[in-house]
Amino acid sequence: MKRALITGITGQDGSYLAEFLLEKGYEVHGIVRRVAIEDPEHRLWRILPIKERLHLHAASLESFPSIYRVLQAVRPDECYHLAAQSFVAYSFEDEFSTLNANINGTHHMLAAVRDCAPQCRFYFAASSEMFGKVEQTPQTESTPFHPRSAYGISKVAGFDLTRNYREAYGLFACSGILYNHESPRRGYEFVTRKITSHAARIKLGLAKELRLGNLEAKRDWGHAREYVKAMWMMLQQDRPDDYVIATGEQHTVREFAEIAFAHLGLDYRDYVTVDPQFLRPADVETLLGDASKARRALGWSYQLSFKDLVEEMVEADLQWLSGAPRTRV
Ligand code: NDP
Ligand code: GDR
Repeated sequence: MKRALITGITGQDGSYLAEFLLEKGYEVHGIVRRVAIEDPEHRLWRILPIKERLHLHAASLESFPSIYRVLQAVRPDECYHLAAQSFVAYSFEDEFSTLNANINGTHHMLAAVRDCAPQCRFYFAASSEMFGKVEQTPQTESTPFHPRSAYGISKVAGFDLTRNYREAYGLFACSGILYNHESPRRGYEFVTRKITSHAARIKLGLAKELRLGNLEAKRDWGHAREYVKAMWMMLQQDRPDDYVIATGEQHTVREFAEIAFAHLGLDYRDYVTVDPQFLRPADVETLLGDASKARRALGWSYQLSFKDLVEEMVEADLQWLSGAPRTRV
């Protein structure tokens, strides 16, 4: 039985990936913060239904000895390093903790894998935010990076570290350059979930308005469930490499809001206002990925429509807020 270790297993992607790997017959281990184990109802909500099938280890990304101990005990065949301070807007408020957790955390993981499980295949969660102020459209694996936030900078550093462990020490280390991917499990502060949860609240009379920032920002939005499959596929290849994972389709925040509200029979213009507190000091205005390499080399492809993604998220929020029994999403 293959053994996988996931950092960030409590997050959106970690939860889908854990389910996917369990389905494939893996023994799945996860690194969580110690406080999560004390408060599973809240902090482990995304993995509660599968918790008994997982092996959870308390460790801190910031502490190399704690990471090392887990790697030594688990000695995984595959390691998916997903844990990160992942909210770009927050990285402007606290550059220091973002850089610390994201850069040192990745370095700790790579160094511990190299020492404790050198045969382990390693996945790093890189991001389209590395392209930032884009130098070409659509972006591919060879587009230059121009990050626009501490978050983006931390992901460039993680990408470089991962590549260097591959080149210098022969580690089977890959980076997935993933574009925004969403689901009903998305955190409430990210713009998609903020829109779908507020639209549902407005529909039910629980809220009156929705305050957003930059409505014209363009993103290439896909579904998280499809994107975690690509992570696994990267680690099944003969050689380690880096891949862009994207839908190849772009929409504005405004269009997302328009579809979400329209699905509930509402006009977003009656409820959405722009609040300067949600504008970023430097925003990424446009992202569009070209996933040809992943299609060719991994056989990964994306079939879902943008409208279906938005509507799935709205429906899930409407159900939860209406008090309907929670179905697994
Ligand atoms: P989430 O924010 O949903 O999950 C982040 C995970 O990281 C959580 O499990 C969180 O744990 C953990 N984490 C955060 N900070 C720390 C820390 N200091 N120590 C230990 N664990 C920590 O992110 P996603 O699932 O959406 O994303 C997964 C990864 O992919 C991230 O690295 C993100 O930057 C990257 N990414 C995401 C994209 C997306 O569109 N979703 C696109 C491209 C890259 P806890 O629950 O305890 O807070
Ligand atoms: P992003 O996602 O920064 O792309 O990072 P987010 O959903 O936060 O923002 C997307 C775009 O929407 C604009 N926006 C708002 N954003 C938020 N959060 N709240 C608002 O009110 C709002 N109004 C407009 C933003 O300015 C931005 O342009 C996500 C994260 O998952 C990262 O971890 C990941 O690496 C990238 O996607 C790819």
